[in-house]
Amino acid sequence: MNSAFGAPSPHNAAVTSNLAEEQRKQLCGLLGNVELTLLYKASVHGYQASAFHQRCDRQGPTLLVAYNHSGYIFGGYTSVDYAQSGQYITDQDTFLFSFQGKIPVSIKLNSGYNARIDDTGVPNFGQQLYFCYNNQPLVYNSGNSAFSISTGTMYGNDTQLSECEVYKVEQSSEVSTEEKPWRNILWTAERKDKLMEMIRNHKPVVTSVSRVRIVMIGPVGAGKSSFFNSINSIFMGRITSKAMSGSAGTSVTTQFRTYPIKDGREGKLLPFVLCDTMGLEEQSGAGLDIEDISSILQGHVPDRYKFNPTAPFQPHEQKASKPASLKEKIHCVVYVIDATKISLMSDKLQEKLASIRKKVNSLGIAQIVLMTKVDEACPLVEKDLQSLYVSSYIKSKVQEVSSRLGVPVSCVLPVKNYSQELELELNCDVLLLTALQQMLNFADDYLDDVGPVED
Ligand SMILES: Nc1nc2c(ncn2[C@@H]2O[C@H](COP(=O)(O)OP(=O)(O)OP(=O)(O)O)[C@@H](O)[C@H]2O)c(=O)[nH]1
Ligand SMILES: [Mg+2]
Repeated sequence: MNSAFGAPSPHNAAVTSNLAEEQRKQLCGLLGNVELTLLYKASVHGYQASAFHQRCDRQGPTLLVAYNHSGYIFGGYTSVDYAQSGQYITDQDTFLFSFQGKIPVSIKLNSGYNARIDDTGVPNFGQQLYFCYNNQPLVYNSGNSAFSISTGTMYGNDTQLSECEVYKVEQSSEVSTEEKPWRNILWTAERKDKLMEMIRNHKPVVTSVSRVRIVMIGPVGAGKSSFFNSINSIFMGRITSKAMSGSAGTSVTTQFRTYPIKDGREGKLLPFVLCDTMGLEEQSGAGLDIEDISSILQGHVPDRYKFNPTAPFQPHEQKASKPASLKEKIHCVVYVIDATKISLMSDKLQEKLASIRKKVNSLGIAQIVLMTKVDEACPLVEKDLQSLYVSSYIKSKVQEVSSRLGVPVSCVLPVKNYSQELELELNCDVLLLTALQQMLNFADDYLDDVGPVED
């Protein structure tokens, strides 16, 4: 018997997963660095609630994967044990998912409450979606609105299941590590001081440009505002949170902000400006718009401009006819991408990013990818940030983001922003400053290229 799959089947055959390797990888990508072990397979163990509970109770976090006759693969995750307690379960981490092409798209609960009822019945999510309904190969939507889903998108309105599987989800104890770091970095106080010194003394190659303008663009919640806060914190010598950051369904940042940064409380202005934007959303007409980005890049959008997702920025007529000078334009675009969400990125969002890249390319502006939340993505890194460049998992995420966005691996810079910390931390600082230094260098290449023409 296959020990990994536990219980004997009625047919005494090894119980094998229906998931293809690529699909398994994609689902693991939704959950971080985890392993999936098949606990229950309805076609073998039976569609009855009792068969499900016999194998899935008290197993910790689980992922349910259902398949229907129309070829849809969909299901849900819960981080709380099944225990037939009769309780309503609060679970902030629960989500439903459905493969859209090769990518599993996830849908979070509208609130963390009533993630499911933990009763003796069949598995349910939000008392809305019931799997193995009536102990039959069926999925049933009760019409409850815990999750905003479209059953058409999720399972093509085909309620007949061909299979239903439940996997135990465990943090992978084995984070494979590289023998040699795949990028060299010095994690010392001297290196931090050196980086700060280089940044302070940076002089853009074009003399008319006194400050390099860097704009951060990326999906909602990726860590754009936090990157500004983190850099500001390093130079202030304490944790600051000038830009509002946090999480919400839509972008927390709603205004275009240009932040000059001071070298200490009474210090001089540093030679760069970080521009913060509203988050990108996959739907058109929501989040930051590509036309707005175009106006930002060309230096037309003023500080504190409030974005309007339904109508793009209208430049002042006289101003629009006159192109902005080089010092007002953007010199470096930073795509901010959450390391834990890379595999999750929908085709639509990827397309949006591709069209933004096309625009930026056509203007010849320098581009960099900032891969945030490396701490959340890999347990090894969470324990010790210095293991970042030996973590095979982070390396694979850097490669994935590079291929999804079509930028060279060398342009992907992993960082951990300050999020809950109360004090600065050397390793964090070194990474953040390394990224900033690289942005200044890239911007210089761009300025060197266009400067003599426009200066
Ligand atoms: N653990 C961890 N959390 C982070 C990191 N970066 C950002 N966060 C958290 O992620 C959440 C979203 O961060 P924000 O900086 O508000 O993201 P944003 O890109 O500005 O989002 P919008 O303005 O909503 O588009 C906040 O709760 C941050 O504390 C990181 O590197 N590690
Ligand atoms: Mg923000």
